[in-house]
Amino acid sequence: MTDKITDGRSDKAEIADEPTRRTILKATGLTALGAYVGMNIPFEGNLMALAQGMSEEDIMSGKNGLVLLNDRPLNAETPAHLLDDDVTPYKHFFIRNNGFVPDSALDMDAEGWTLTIDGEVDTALELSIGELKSRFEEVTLRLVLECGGNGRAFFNPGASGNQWTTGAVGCADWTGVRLSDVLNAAGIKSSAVYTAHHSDDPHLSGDPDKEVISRGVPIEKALAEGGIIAWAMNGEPIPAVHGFPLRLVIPGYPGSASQKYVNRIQIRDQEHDGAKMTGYSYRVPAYPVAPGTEVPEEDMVVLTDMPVKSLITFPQSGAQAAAGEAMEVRGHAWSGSGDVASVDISIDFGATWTPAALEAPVNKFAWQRFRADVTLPQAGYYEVWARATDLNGVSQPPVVPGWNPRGYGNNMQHRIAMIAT
Ligand SMILES: Nc1nc2c(c(=O)[nH]1)N[C@H]1C(S)=C(S)[C@@H](COP(=O)(O)O)O[C@H]1N2
Ligand SMILES: [Mo]
Repeated sequence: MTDKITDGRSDKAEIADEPTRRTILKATGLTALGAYVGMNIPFEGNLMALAQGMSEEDIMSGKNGLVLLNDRPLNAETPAHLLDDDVTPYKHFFIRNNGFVPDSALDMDAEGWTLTIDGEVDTALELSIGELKSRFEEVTLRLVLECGGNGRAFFNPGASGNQWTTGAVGCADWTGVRLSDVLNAAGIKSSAVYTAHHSDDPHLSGDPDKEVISRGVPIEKALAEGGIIAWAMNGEPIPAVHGFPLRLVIPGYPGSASQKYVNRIQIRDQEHDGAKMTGYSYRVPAYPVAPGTEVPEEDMVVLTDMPVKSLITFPQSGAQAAAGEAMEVRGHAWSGSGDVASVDISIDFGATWTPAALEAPVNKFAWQRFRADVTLPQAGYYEVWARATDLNGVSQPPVVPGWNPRGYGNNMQHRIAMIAT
């Protein structure tokens, strides 16, 4: 098997897992960096930090092999073959920022940080990170985080927003306290309907009164298994771009529910209407629409559970294999509603399917490893397709499902190209 990548898509630049730091460092500011945007450059380093004037050293302790979609705000996705680890390392974890990274995160300064719980609660709480650690049971959960717009690039007609292909997803180990434990300690009133998550990341406009993003989830989801208020990612303090010093991870829902830099969780008696909760943000039509339909705003509803999905992480698309010899194909499967029941593999464009071996998740909402022995019968071009099915018998479709104006929730079957020689 070779390392050569072709990605199966002719419009894609080759992606190398090599640092291109010199190229990036030669760029002197946002204008110069902007010249790279859209070029699918691989990058190492925190470009936003560079833009904000951080030192070269700080930037070096960075990302590797991600594809930059935008530098203002910073958005970068991960090629599928770099998501092969059971636990996605920092260097390969996608970044989705709606605003700037706060200076307190860039400085890794958690001094005086507090988390407020207020609204429809019996007792409002203001907790330091020390109090969170001492008052509540510490847990570590392996949780998938996937942007609601992952797969947007495949919608036709296209949808505005970051053109994520398959790489706005990762699965890390998050350490913190259960969201439900903290909410229950405040005492949830019967009037509680929805959470509202707040942080102070600076808005791109520079307006200090504007919130970048403030989303929430139904109170039942907030109190359900899986939600965590985390201070560590993969055993280390959460890195600046991922929400230092505290973030929510509410698995199963679009990644936007997982507020970074979180400093306040308000409990509301109605659906939250904060930044990016209303209009067309993270919303889909309440009924099926034809591609390209202009859907009235009042017919849009909040995107909740993410659909069942899988990703082939080995081999890399475009790899070669020996005809007639078995080789391993593997990847991960996950679902917003919980466990995945099965994964099947096809090498004939979905005409026939063969079951893969599927591991149980480490905990609910962790992704599940699948493996299959695949033999490409004779020399030539093949595609390997993967299809996950959840516990309700719902599978991934072979085509982009449910067109919607902003391109959310695409769980089309993932496919890679392979050459048998
Ligand atoms: N404070 C804050 N939290 C945020 C965001 C943000 O821009 N600011 N982006 C959200 C979105 S849309 C996603 S998909 C995830 C991405 O998390 P990551 O950058 O750690 O991968 O964070 C969410 N939480
Ligand atoms: Mo997102």
